[in-house]
Amino acid sequence: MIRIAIQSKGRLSEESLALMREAGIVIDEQKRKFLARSANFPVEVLYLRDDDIPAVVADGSADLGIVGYNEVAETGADVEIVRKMGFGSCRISLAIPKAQEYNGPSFFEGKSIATSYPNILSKWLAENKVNAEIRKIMGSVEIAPAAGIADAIFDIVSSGGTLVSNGLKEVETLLWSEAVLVAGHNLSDEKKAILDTMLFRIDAIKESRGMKYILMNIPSDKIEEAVKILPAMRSPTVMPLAAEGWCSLHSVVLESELWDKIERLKGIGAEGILVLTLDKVIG
Ligand code: PRT
Ligand code: ZN
Repeated sequence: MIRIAIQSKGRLSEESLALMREAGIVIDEQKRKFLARSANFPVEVLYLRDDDIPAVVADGSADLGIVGYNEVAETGADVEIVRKMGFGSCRISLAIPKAQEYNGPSFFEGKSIATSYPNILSKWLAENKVNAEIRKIMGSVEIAPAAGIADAIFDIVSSGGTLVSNGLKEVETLLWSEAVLVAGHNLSDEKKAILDTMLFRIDAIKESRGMKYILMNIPSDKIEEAVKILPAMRSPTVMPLAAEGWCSLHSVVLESELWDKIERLKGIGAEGILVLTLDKVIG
């Protein structure tokens, strides 16, 4: 049995549970209790606030956790980062009222900065030899300058919309973050084996994200050109068709490159192009 700590409610909880579901680990989400055991896999889920996850993994109360890297960095918890999860991307940045001119880190000398991340911030201030007052507040950090609580803020930014609507501008990014899978250092062999099974499934899911399966009919004499357009990493499958001089070509492409590739393939005579969603890629 392995225990994984997941955010109970918030930005990472749905995607964390979706990942478990896609990995074939059934957890009864209707009854989101403090601790829930999977019906078909040796895992139990501990639902916590994100702030608490690094510490419970570090002290062994949970074996694994899915949490923002920002929380790991802030708490300094002694955990191993096993995988980047590819969701929950954000950055933590310093922001100041937009009318003010920014001239580098010395701007913050003698100023006050509101944040929920005092440790990351104090390290940066020390590295830049800046003396500033850190005001720790746990929520609505972005209103601090307008409310006269602080001169600047250090907070999570994703789209940047919150900063703009509060009359602030981002001036320094101190940390890039995404959700990470963390593990304690002293897992038993039994737990390591369960973790390996989970990682095999997680990797197959991660690999399939952002990829599409594409198939088309193509004149046989254009196969060589088509192979050049499609990625070399996964060599395409070519099968002859009943119609003389035509083949069926199958491949996997990055979603971000899909339309460009389709246009080029059409340009050399591809027809009947089908694009399918990939579920898992097992290497
Ligand atoms: O209750 P609990 O303590 O568990 O949750 P929480 O309220 O502390 O955290 P939550 O659910 O808001 O965020 C969980 C994790 O999601 C964070 O630790 C980050 O790793 C990650 N994440 C990704 C974000 C964002 N994007 C994000 N945009 N966390 C917070 N925000 C907030 C930010 O604080 C700011 O208020 O969104 C606002 C900025 O968004 P933009 O898009 O306007 O820039
Ligand atoms: Zn939190």
